[in-house]
Amino acid sequence: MKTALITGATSGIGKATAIAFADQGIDLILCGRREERLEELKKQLHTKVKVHTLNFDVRQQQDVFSKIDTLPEAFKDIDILINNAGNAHGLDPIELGSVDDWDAMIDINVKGLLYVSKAVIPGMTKRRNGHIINIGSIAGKEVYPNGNVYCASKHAVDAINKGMLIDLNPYGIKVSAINPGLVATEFSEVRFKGDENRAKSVYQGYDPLKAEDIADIIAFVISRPYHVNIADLIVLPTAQANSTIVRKNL
Ligand code: NDP
Ligand code: 8X3
Repeated sequence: MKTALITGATSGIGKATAIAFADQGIDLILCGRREERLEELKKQLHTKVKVHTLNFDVRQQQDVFSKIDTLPEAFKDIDILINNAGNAHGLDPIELGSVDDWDAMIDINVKGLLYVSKAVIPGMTKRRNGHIINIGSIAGKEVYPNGNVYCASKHAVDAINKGMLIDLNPYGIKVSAINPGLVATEFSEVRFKGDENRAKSVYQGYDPLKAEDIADIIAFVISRPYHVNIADLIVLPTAQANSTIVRKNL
């Protein structure tokens, strides 16, 4: 029986991945800041697999380490880490960008991913076994207008993924990046600070990806035989050619 720790399991891609993993019989450590959502998901999945919830903000370094270090015995050996927690905050030209937004994106998408990885990797290197999936983005492969710091944070995830592949290779640990294009989740609501109309308009006039589409792919990636590692994957809606070209029927 495998155990997966999923960050950002309260919504979108992380939540859909938790549901897909439960269907594969993978025990779950569900992480996020919104505790009620974690408990709801636990209620939904605990009849299928063992579920433990961890309520922390990935920015809080000490909290990340103490919560992961004190996991109950049955959840201590983490086989799969899904580094998913993250968001865009704002979509502004660099000269108008908010320093608070920049801090949030660097602290959550980059530093938070590193803190969680630092807490989980020692168990994997000790057991010489594990699989880390880093959720990057098309924004980690290209830079688009006004995407500046979000794109920088996802380019950092791309570099960290490549670095992990090299440094964890001696331990036989698998490392994979999944880089989605437009996925209809709460992502744009967060980016536009609760402006629902603006958020909805991002996904109108074409079929965006669903969180479940990415979860299916993650479930496929982690279920390959040991000798197969899918190292880096870009997944776009068919209507999307790159980060700026989307075929819309408006
Ligand atoms: P959602 O907004 O639906 O989910 C984001 C998740 O991240 C939530 O569960 C949220 O949990 C968690 N999170 C955010 N900030 C923190 C924090 N400070 N500490 C702990 N958890 C946090 O968006 P998505 O599911 O779309 O996003 C998931 C990942 O996919 C992100 O890394 C995003 O950059 C990436 N991505 C998304 C794309 C899209 O188009 N939607 C495309 C490409 C990549 P809570 O608020 O409860 O803490
Ligand atoms: C999320 C997709 O295009 O909004 O990473 O950056 S995009």
